Parts: sequence; C-alpha cells; structure tokens
Amino acid sequence: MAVEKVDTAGLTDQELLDVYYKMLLTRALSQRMRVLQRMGKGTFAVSAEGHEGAQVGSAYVLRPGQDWTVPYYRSVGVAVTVGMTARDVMMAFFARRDDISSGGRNMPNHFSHRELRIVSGSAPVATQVPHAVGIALASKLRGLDEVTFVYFGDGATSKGDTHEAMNFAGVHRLPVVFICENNSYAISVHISKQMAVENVSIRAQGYGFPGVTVDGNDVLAVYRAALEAHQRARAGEGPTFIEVKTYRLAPHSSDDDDRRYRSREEVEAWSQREAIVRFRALLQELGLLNQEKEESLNRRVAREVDEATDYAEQAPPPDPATVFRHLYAE
Ligand SMILES: Cc1ncc(C[n+]2csc(CCOP(=O)(O)OP(=O)(O)O)c2C)c(N)n1
Repeated sequence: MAVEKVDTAGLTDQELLDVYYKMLLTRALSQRMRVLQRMGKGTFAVSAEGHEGAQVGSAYVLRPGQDWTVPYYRSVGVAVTVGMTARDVMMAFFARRDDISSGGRNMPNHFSHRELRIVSGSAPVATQVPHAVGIALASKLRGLDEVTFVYFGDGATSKGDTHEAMNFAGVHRLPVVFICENNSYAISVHISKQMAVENVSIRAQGYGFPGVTVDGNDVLAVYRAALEAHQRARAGEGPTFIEVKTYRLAPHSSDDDDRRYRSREEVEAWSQREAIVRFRALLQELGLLNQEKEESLNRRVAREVDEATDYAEQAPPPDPATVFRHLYAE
C-alpha cells in the first residue's frame, strides 16, 4: 500500500528505483572484485560495501559531464552513479589495455573518465582534496556553472592536504563540496585515535563554511544534504563539508584482516541497519518494490556484473612495449 507522508526528496518513482539499482550494482561489483581477488584473478580490491547510501545518495546530485567528480579508492558507487559502467570498473580491476581509467596502469578503483569529468586520484591518502579545490578555483575564475564533489574518508581528514584545501576553498568561496565518508576506521585505526571531536564536520567552521553530519545509511538524507550543498555552490555561496556517517561491511581492502581490530558483533549490528536494507524497506512501504521487481533488479545487476567480468577477463592486457608510456618523454 502506498504511503503518502514519506519525504522522497523530490525524486520521482523512477529515480528512486534507479538509486536503488545503483546501490545494488555497487554492492555486486564490490563483492565480485573481492571474490576475484581471492581467486588470484586480480591484484587488489577495495570494497564499497556499506557505503552505498553515502556514495550513490551524494553523487546522484551531480550533472555528469558538467560537474567534476574527484573520487577516492572506495568510490565504486560514485563512479557508477556518475556513469561509469560495470565494464569500465572491471576493465580497471583486470588492468586491461582498454581500461578507460588508466589503460591498466593505475591500481584498481582509481576511477577516471574524461567525458564524465571523473578525475583520478593518486594512491597517497587525501592528495585528491587539493586537486578538487584547484578544479573549483578554475571553474570560478572562468565563471562556469560547475561544481566539484570530492570524496575521502575520516582518516584523510588527519592529513594536512585536507586542511589546506578546506582553508583555501573557504577563503575563495569556491564551488566545491567536501564529502567525508566517516566509517569510524582508517584501516585498523579507530576514529577515537584520529580526532577529539564527535563530528568531524565541525571543522568546517574553522574554515568559514557550513559543515553538516548526515546518516549515511539513509540514502535520501544524504541526497538532500548533497543537493543543498550543490545549490549553495552554484549560487556562489562557497563550499560545504558533508560528513556522512556510515560503516564499511568488508575489510579495508583485500590486504586487510578486519577480524584483528573489529568484533563480529559490531559488524553484524551495522549490517542490520545499512543503507540497502533500509532503502529496500522504504521502497516496499512506498509500494515501489515487490518481490517480483526485486528479483528482476537482482537479475539485471547479476547479468551486468557477469557480462562485465567475462568481457574484462578476456580483454587483452597492455602491450609490454608501452610500459614506460606516461612516465618518460617518448
Ligand atoms: C599518505 C598515505 N598514508 C597511508 C596510506 C595507506 N592507507 C591507504 S588507505 C588508508 C586509510 C584511510 O582511511 P580513511 O581515510 O578513513 O578512508 P576509508 O578507507 O576508511 O574509507 C591508509 C592509512 C596511504 N595510501 N597514503
């Protein structure tokens, strides 16, 4: 039965289902890469499991090809929301010649796409944050209607890069939105050892712009906060810092064993209230999702991930003769 009073943040029924589909695709791609890495078919995997609400909810605001997206290694959901395909993600995972992000040169999950204006980060944590601010400065100097969204984790806020970038963005009132996916851990280091504040968003005050904290497991709350920040940036009102509180359900990466520092009870408790579970319940309540629709969405996602995996697995690797390309002048 349809429910009238739920605030769906102005999204149409079709858009709500599209958000859900992108969350499912993010989950399935993340899981597949983890499994493939364990099978020895890939070098490294970073999962977005648990971060789907934070990533899809915020990136859904972006205008692909117009706004700039500066993701980090966990941003599978950001990449697919802005328009990268399952195939694009898998081609990078298998480090293939025709990988759109780097031609198989960079690590997996260093998303990059020229037409979609997704800008690759480097592996050192937080280096993408000043890059994003530089892009926003260029947009402002050119008088263009462009907004930059930059993504990073709570651990990245301990880096000087983040503070310098936020300060510069505040001084120049740049059209940039800082999105911090706070999952309480920087690999094994708990947030209580990173900061003495309850909400990292409070730090935005020190740089002269608003900081908000939202529940990252409520995808529509994230969308609303991102929309407001996007509108502020477009109106010339400067940056916003959005802290999205969430939890990663998988280890930090394929090189991590999270059983060493998190209890299974903690992981289980968060998995009960994670964004996909909550959004599914809401869509059911709204009468938009029944068992049949859910199964058909799951089949679509599985097909896409299977097809992308097969395609990328069979695609050729880069030609070894090009190994020095982009490193030295040729
Ligand atoms: C400068 C630097 N130091 C350390 C690392 C190793 N490293 C990679 S990710 C990471 C943790 C980052 O945690 P956070 O920013 O909270 O993001 P999360 O992975 O939890 O989403 C660390 C220490 C690195 N890549 N760069």
